[in-house]
Amino acid sequence: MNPMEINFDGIVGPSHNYAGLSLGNIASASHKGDPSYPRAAALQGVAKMRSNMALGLAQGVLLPLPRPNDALLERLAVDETADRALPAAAWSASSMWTANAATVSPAPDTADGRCHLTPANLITMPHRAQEWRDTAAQLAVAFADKKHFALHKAVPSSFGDEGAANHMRFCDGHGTKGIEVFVYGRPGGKFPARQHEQASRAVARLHGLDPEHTLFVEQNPEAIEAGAFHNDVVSVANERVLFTHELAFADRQNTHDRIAEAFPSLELVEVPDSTVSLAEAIKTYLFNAQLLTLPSGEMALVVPEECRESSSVWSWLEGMLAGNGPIRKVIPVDVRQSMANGGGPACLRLRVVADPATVDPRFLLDEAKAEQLEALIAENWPEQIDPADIGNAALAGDIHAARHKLLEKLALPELG
Ligand code: SUG
Repeated sequence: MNPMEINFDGIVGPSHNYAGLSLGNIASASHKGDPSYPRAAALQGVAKMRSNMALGLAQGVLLPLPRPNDALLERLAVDETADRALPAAAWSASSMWTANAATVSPAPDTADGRCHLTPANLITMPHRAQEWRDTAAQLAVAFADKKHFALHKAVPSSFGDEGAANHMRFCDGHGTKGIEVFVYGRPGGKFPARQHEQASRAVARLHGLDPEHTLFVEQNPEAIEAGAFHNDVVSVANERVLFTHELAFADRQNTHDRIAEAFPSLELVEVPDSTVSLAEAIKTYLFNAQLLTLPSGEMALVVPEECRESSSVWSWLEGMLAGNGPIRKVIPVDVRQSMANGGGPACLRLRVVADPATVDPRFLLDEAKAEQLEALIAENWPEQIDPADIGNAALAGDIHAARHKLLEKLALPELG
């Protein structure tokens, strides 16, 4: 066995658009009605994957789900009198944010020694609630090896679950037993708390996690109110490092203490609110970064380009690099099309610790396949979608056809 972290990025679907569907997600609301550029969006995503592969890291892909969702349109009897948010939901390419596809507990953490995955039910937002069955079907193909993977059904729908975006793992190395931390929101605020505590607890039980190595932590309601609709907008963990904003957790000191007690080698990299305000952190998505261990053992932070444009964020990052903390490299990437819907570099990937030999190879990426993807996207993904195009039958046909070409290219007809 050769376990390693594999990042499975969602390929941005050909229906990518800005419909302002996510209450509490400031970028989604502020770009509502803008024209979108699906081709550019998907190419930005592949460029990020290539840049990470060039660092010597393992990379996988997950495919866009079938959109527009014709069955949903039919079941809601959507016609010209229906609220515009309904056809927009059926057209959403939101499955690109695979950090919300599932929660993943690597094999060393679980009672049966398999890597456990639970697809997220995403019930809070109607456009996302349609994802999990198709996501589960896809995960069942990618991780079909039952000796190494256990795939659960989503948590029943009364308890909202948004997957890995609200889950952190601390460990000495990806292949060793870790501490899993689930971050939930308390309902009742201005914006929905999308992760329910009982969903997190159910996932931990389903995965057979050791209660001594599992923590449940409340997200700061102030962070949710400021637009951090998932914990991964204000915190990210990798191996022994927690990179976090001062206002990420409801009870800051207690949370840090509990993690440090369960995982004594914790290294905390905390950004004070007085240096980077919560608003600036959310605008730039500083914490929605990929915190990666490079083959050299050093850690790199893959941040959105937007971080470079913020003087407070960029000077904090420069100061961090000048010091001697655990994060030794900062790599800005352009994922602006996804960012405008509230999805940064970390939203676009699902982390799975596994031996790549146990994963269906059709979901693993190499340079040659990345080039093929780029050519296919350049040829088939719509260049631009305007709000008035949502619902257009000819465009819907082009979008379905584009996805089918992708299935053909990756030899995945079973996802048709
Ligand atoms: O669920 N945006 C997504 C962004 C998800 C980001 N994921 C993580 N933080 N892990 C969401 O709010 C916007 C769609 C629209 O408005 O058209 C949207 O769904």
